[in-house]
Amino acid sequence: MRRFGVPGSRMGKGLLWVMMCASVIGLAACGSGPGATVSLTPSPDEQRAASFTGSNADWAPVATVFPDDPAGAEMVLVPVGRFSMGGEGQFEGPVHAQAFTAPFWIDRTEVTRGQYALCVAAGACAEPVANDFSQRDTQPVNRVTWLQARDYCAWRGLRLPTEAEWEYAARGPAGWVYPWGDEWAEERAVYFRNSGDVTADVGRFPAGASWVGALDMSGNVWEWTSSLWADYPYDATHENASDEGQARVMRGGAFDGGTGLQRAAYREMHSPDFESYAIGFRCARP
Ligand SMILES: [Ca+2]
Repeated sequence: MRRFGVPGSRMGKGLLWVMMCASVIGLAACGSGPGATVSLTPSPDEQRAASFTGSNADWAPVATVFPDDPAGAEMVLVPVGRFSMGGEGQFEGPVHAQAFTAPFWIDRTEVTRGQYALCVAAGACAEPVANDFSQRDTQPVNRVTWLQARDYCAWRGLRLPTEAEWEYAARGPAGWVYPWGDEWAEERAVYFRNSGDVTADVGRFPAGASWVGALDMSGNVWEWTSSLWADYPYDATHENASDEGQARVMRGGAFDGGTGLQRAAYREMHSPDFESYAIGFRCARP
């Protein structure tokens, strides 16, 4: 695993974090002392992510399971950086710069049926509609509305990714057209020619991983984002968590679609109470 910086600078940032953290929530919760369930001190990888200045190939992916995650889902780290959001297609312009000044985490895979069932069992999520397109615990949960997706992420103490976060996690600073590069390639995404008209177990095509190690960003199931449907350029006004009436953006294409829908810049939207066999989601963590 790659490491950047010198020990002195990392120690300096870590000390600064502890001082800031302690001033807000108390020192015990900032380290590994008694009573602390999760360390809020940035790990070396998080510090590397916070000072990242490279492009897609320079980033060595990092995956972890947070001890406070009731779903026990693997998440991958997305470093700071900039990229050009949007594309040439309808609703994708103008292409515009987006900057991320703090790292964030995003689920490595789409939320599975098994993970979602834990939330149902806990009484925090409504049961999805049973269907033939996704039945195994290792397939993505589908037929969930945006409201259900939001509630599941909240149960984990997380939230849905914004569409800007989603697109950056898929394309990276290099702005690749697909999560793996600029050219379409077979056996990297679950789409209509290789799916058998059902969803695949999440992560079926490891070669389709994005630059941060996220799987199935193209294909398998569409993914709800937190963002309200609005014209570009994207800005913070596209986020309104309390608005349950306006359409929300979904991304990434699905097992029933062609290659044009699998481009990482492609945008679709639906009402937040809409559900489909082809729509699922993943969560993000600041
Ligand atoms: Ca997907």
